[in-house]
Amino acid sequence: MWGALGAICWGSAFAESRVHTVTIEGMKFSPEALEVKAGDTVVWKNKDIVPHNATASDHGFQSPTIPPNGTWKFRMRKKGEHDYLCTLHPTMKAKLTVK
Ligand SMILES: [Cu+2]
Repeated sequence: MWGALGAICWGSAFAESRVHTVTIEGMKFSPEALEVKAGDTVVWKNKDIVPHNATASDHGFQSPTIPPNGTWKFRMRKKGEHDYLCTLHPTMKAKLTVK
């Protein structure tokens, strides 16, 4: 359903899927809470000097290790509130809401 709809809407100024950026800096995800629409892409950018990852506790998404200066992007399809963290530094927590 979303795949077909995405193909039809691709390039449309009205229903274009968006790209959102989460910056990882100072051992924090920024913004800590982000709301996107299903079909949008989220890009995590690691500006720290240590590796990080983004792991959803509901397994909605799981990044590989993102090295310093590295990025990882993922197209969000599963609606809901996804709490996620960096398993390398479990105090790093954030939330992604897909509507
Ligand atoms: Cu980390």
